[in-house]
Amino acid sequence: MDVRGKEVIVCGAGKSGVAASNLLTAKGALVTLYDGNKELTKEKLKDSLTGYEAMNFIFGDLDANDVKGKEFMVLSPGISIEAPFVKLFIENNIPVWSEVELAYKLGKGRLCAITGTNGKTTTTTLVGDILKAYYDSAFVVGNIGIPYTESAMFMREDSVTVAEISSFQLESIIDFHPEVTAVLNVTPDHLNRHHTMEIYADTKMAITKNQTADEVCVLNYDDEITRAMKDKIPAKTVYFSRTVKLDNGVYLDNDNICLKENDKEEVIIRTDELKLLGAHNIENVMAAIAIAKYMGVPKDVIHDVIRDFKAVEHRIEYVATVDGVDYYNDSKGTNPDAAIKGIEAMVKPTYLIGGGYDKGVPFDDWIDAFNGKVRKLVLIGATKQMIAGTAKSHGFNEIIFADSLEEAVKICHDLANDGEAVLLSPACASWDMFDSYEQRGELFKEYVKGLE
Ligand code: UMA
Repeated sequence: MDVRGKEVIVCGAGKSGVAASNLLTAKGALVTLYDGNKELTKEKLKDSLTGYEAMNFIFGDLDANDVKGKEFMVLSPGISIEAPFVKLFIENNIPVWSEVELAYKLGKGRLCAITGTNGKTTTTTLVGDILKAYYDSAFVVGNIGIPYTESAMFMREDSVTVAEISSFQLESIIDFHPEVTAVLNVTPDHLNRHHTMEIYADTKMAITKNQTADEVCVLNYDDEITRAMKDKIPAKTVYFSRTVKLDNGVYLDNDNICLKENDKEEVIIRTDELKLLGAHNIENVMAAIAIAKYMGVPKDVIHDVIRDFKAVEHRIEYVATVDGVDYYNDSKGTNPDAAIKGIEAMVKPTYLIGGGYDKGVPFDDWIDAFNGKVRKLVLIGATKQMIAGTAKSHGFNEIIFADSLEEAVKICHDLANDGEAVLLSPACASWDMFDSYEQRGELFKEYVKGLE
């Protein structure tokens, strides 16, 4: 695709918008960068933009004149397709492309893509490590924190890419076409943006929409929603399951993770070889095995990389032991289902720090998962009253409010005794108090280190 000389507008000047602008400028497009934040200035963006001098900037409001003459618009994932200004483009028949759509069109090589509510980052990292071990040129991109457009510039015809793709990024894809896809699971998340579970699941399923019948989509057999996608998608389904010995696919058979295809069963790895903990990680490993296999990686390479793989940062990450109390950072527990995995992994009485940005999801299942393990629930952020209300309605009254994460850590430190644990696993996004879950996790680790 040739964008030379074309007038293009990029909406959102965060990581995605900056990377998309740089890619477009490098390819010769005339870029306007728009951001709704009135406080932003072009000087603030100067250091991150390579084509700064030649670019136009709009901050605050966008009007009909700004839209005129644009070939297409690139939308950052944090901006909803329902944002009022997006209508201006749709009404003027100007195509709206997700940032990953642009990257797909300008990138090169082969692509596999992973979506799902939870496990995306671990599975993507694992697949990335496997691809890097086998192929000369491999990229790991997307929601994981490296914009796809940032890497697209460096891709070659023989490159292979694994992309972590969020529902936000899938809202405005058109031709985006990975040869292998995966939908790991679908549990309540981002309902303030997608409104219903049905729309949320359909948005995730769109990852498969351009696949052909001889291409593969890896689906979780144990998740009712993803299991049912088999009959709705154009691709061939390969299931993985922790609970059922499948006729075809990847499954757990006692302590063996097996792959079965055309009646031939192979043991890929034993669970006692894994350094990753928790049942959810067995699912991530199974999905990674299926994806890597259909991306052409031999079994022994897959085995060796998985055997040596350790947990990713901010996901039930051990931080330190202070005064006999273990501290864990699960800042990536950004929705109830992810946070359930966090609390399930705890083996000691736990002081749990939760709460944050309100995504309109219910917290009942999370509270039920406390299972007698939570000594105190220390709540921060926009959802603290809501979570407290839910907890009380489920008979859990050991609640403390804190005004900041730092205060929450201090409260836990004052209360927790030798042999107990403190877990930051908020069940909420970070955006009410922090830039990202990474920043929240880094600060948590900093506060914990400060206790030592
Ligand atoms: N903005 C507007 N108008 C709006 C909303 C935002 O102009 O209505 C502007 C903001 O002022 C800001 C910019 O858009 O300047 C931010 O853009 P963005 O929110 O798309 O954020 P990026 O920095 O581009 O990061 C995005 C993803 N963020 C979101 O989807 C919210 C990152 O995922 C991703 O790593 C990055 O692209 C690279 O691909 C983060 C995330 O939280 C980790 N994702 C959600 C999740 O995992 O649950 C989906």
